[in-house]
Amino acid sequence: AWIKHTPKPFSTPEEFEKDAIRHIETTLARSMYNCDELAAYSGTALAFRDRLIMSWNQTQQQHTFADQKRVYYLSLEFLMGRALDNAMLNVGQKDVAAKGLADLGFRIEDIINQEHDAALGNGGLGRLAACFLDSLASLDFPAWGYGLRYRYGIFKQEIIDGYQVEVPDYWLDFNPWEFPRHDVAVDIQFYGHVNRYQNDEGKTVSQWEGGEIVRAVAYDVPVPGYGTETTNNLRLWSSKAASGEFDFQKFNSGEYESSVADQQRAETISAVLYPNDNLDRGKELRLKQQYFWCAASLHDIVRRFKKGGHAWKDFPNQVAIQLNDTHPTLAIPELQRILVDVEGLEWDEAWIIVHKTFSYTNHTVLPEALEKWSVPLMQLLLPRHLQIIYDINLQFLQFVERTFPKEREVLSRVSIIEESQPKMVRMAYLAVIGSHKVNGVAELHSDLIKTTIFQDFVKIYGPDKFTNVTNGITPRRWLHQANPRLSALIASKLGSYDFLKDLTQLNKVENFVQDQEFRKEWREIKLANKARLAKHIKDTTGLEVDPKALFDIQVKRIHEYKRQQLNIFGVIHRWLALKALSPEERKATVPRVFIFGGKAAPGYWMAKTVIHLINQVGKVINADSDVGDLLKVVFVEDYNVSKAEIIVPASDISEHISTAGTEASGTSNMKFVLNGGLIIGTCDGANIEITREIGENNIFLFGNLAEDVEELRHGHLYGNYQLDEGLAKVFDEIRNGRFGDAQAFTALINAIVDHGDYYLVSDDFNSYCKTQELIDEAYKDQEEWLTKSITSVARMGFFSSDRCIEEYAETIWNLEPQKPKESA
Ligand code: 26Q
Repeated sequence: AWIKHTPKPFSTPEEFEKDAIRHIETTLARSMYNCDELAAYSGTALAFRDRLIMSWNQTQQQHTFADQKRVYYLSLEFLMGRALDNAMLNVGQKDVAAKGLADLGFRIEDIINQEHDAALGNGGLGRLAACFLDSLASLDFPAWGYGLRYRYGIFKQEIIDGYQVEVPDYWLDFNPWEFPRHDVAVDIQFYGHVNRYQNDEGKTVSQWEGGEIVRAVAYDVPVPGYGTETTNNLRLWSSKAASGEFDFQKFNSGEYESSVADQQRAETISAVLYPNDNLDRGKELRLKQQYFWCAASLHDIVRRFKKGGHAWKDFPNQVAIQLNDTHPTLAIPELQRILVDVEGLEWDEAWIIVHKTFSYTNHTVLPEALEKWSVPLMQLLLPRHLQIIYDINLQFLQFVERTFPKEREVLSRVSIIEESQPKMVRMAYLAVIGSHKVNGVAELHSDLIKTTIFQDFVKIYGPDKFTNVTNGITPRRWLHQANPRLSALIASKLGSYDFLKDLTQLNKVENFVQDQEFRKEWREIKLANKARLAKHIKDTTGLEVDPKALFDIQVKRIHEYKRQQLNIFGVIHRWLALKALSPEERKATVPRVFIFGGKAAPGYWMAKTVIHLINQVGKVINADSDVGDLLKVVFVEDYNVSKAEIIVPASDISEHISTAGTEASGTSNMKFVLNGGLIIGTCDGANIEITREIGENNIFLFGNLAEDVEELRHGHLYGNYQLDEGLAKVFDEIRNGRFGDAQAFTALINAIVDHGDYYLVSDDFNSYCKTQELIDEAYKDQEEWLTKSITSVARMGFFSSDRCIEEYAETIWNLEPQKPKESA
């Protein structure tokens, strides 16, 4: 499927082959006589890369020439996954490459599989950033991403004896998708002190001096849009020693070792992604990463702005900066510092510019995930920024005092500085104060932040500063790439692939819900996707699962609030129930395969215990001849983006079962439904909006509501606590040692029975199990199930990240697209 107006990169498979072979023989200096799959991948990637470079250069030239506003998306995580498949599809030439590769004796799937995932993220937040880049380019918005070029992405997970083992993810060996820009380097300062003096005009100015310098080097990654010439840029910073005379002296004076040590210390900054998801456990190095990246990015943005020759007051008309969570909040005091200390603007005029430039997206209300940095650490590392933060705070608190003179207690509540021991800088408050808009990522979440963590700020600024932009996903990767057959079936009915650029067109699929041929193909595609996952499971674990069984999937980071423990307790409950049935009765039950996947933060003991329990339960149940094929439990090792592309299209049911009010949005819920899977979920995050769109009959909701959570928690601690009966039986089995050493799991049980069951596992257990029984019944009516599947997909148009980006552009960034001009 080629898209109009864009010149075809390769007019024939032979043309592609010629280019790929040339790269293999010259760029890689390899002979075609020993061309293995890795070499074929490299040649293919390089051939496509050449074409991307052309549109990338052209796009950047046109955007610079147009001199319009750009958006900069600052994110410490970009969970991009693989690039080749995406590049081939976005330029519309995967079929040409497939033919060319076949001529050379390769299967394109095998070649695609050679690529290492770009895994520069933990989970939802990082993948959202990647979907946003895809939409920004596909919609022709002038946009850059700024991030860090980690040498090690999220660790690779191995499961050994049922335990998670972390292995480093070194991924840069051969990465054809990045371009080092050694000429784009910024020296970044740390530590030192602040000097205040009077300048020639008698004005008191501050100067940050001394300390150490680390160099930031830019690496650029092209981001092609789908069916457009627009190719945007993702700029990732890598740290290295600033080769000043200092080092040179050391080197010459025989201090070779210490000069090498300096170099390694500098390179440490961009060495590794912090593997915490929804947990604030950063040390000095994390703060260094944040400042290093913010300072390099802002320097770059300001330099580009100055080349345009505009007045400073035009800065917010040329530049919008989106903060992906609080991780880049230091960009706020950094821009203020540049404007006041370096460019000589007055504080107040600088602050107006800063405040109009930034906007902030919140992704969590979990208290343990809200970022705070100690004042002493900030004083040491960033002395000038700490002063600026204090000044911002002073001005803000004076404003609050003027507005609410009678409410003194509010001042300590909203202060950026928490008066604890040691004092802490509350990054979310700084982000709110320094931004013109703050958004949550789903309706419920956006309401919750207004009534909980930012309640006082709503009173201070009024409600208009706070808004909602419900998350979305790119249909290119999460439908077309992950599920090409379903995408093709839809296109055959709708007459084109236009729905990939306007997902609301999916609603026309509903016209075919009674089309028998269409239904048959839909069913076959789901079965084939399940067979593909079954093969992956067989290849990686040795376990055989029947593709005809109901596939029940929960894949996401392991976290207590996401409640994988609820799921596995439910599995044990089901197993006990099955064993209690007569062989006759068992025949009437629907076979089910429970599939889990996800990483635990290496220091998160409880999450690791959950992984261990899942594996132990799997070991016992999968070997139980009483239940045989009626129940299987699988843990898929090393869940990542490329595995998601296999897993998501293969689900009948997926689980999105967080305690109500804890999951800000969730985005995999959208991916699963878009691929024809149904979901079991709580009234949380985007589940609520998915229900509104697809209809209550097409989703299995259960459990307590967010509004009741607080009271229930209170009751656990101060009322008489009653453990759910079914859950009590499950705990008995675990305590009896059915799943190995019972002691290994006491913490998991105690969190519920002794420590207040903060995540309401027991409160929701009965409702969860009952709903799972409803699912068993529903699955028996395959025709009705199929109708639900098709209807749901047809109603998912809202959840495209294109819709989401258009909302940001219109309501937050005030940004217009730049349609690419016809190339000559
Ligand atoms: C903070 C400080 C120090 C070290 C690490 C961190 C850190 C890192 C990653 C804190 C949070 C994260 C990631 C959060 C995240 O992925 N949130 C998810 O964002 C998705 C996109 O909006 C939502 O769909 C999910 O609901 C939300 O959990």
